[in-house]
Amino acid sequence: MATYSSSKPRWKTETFVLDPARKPKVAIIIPAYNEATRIGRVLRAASASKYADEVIVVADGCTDGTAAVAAKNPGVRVVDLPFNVGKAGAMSAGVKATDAAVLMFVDADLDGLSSEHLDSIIRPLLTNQCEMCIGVFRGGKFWSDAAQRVTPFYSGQRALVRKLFTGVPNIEEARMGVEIALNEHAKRVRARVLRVVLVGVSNCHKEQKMGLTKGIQARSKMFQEMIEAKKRALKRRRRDRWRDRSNTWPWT
Ligand SMILES: Nc1nc2c(ncn2[C@@H]2O[C@H](COP(=O)(O)OP(=O)(O)O)[C@@H](O)[C@H]2O)c(=O)[nH]1
Ligand SMILES: [Mg+2]
Repeated sequence: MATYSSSKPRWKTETFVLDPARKPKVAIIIPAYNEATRIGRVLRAASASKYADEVIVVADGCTDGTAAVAAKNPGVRVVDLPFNVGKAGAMSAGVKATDAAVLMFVDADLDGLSSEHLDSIIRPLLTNQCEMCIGVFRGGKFWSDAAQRVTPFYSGQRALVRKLFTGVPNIEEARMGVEIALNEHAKRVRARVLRVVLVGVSNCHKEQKMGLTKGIQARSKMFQEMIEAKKRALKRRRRDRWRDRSNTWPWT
């Protein structure tokens, strides 16, 4: 069992080391909300990954037959949620459905994605270069590239050690702020984070999928959820700082 001293605060001592002697089980989890027309190409890339042992689609209260479309792909497991729980809740349901030690998340609506893109995100974890690897779009559609130049760490394409995901308290609440919650937790536990470039990959924006008005409404809701996730992380950081201080004060 780990021991903690006042000079070494608890959150600084956590490490995530994968056993290099054995390839850990890798699961690709695809949270999807009404992606029946787009998910096929992502599933083809995921199924061809040389590192993935499992491909899981979490259809999150979809009304367009996403679950049925995904289930037609051989080797793909579908978790069909009866009602919408949000992206983070769906990711969490995917994680509960597998015992994989390495989790990869990928959006269901990507364009230009190949299995090599996915493998390039997973590989650094298998070689113990990092505990989380994030894929960043480049050379695809203008708006996808532009968004990721401004906020490269908010990408939904990422692989991470299981413990990093399960270590985030109440992650389901983060909804579309899930990437922020994961980034903040990685910072908190000093996990090593790497970025890889996904050349020629783009995403499909809400405005394209839902139309301008509904798309803008969904985007505002997403920003709200991201802000909430950030606030929760800052609160946790403040609590850590207090705990840290009270450990080092001479009278404790
Ligand atoms: N499971 C689940 N997935 C969602 C939900 N909302 C969005 N997603 C998925 O998350 C990914 C990114 O969402 P999207 O709306 O395309 O965001 P954008 O690309 O930033 O505009 C896509 O694969 C969506 O299908 C949700 O409520 N539940
Ligand atoms: Mg999208």
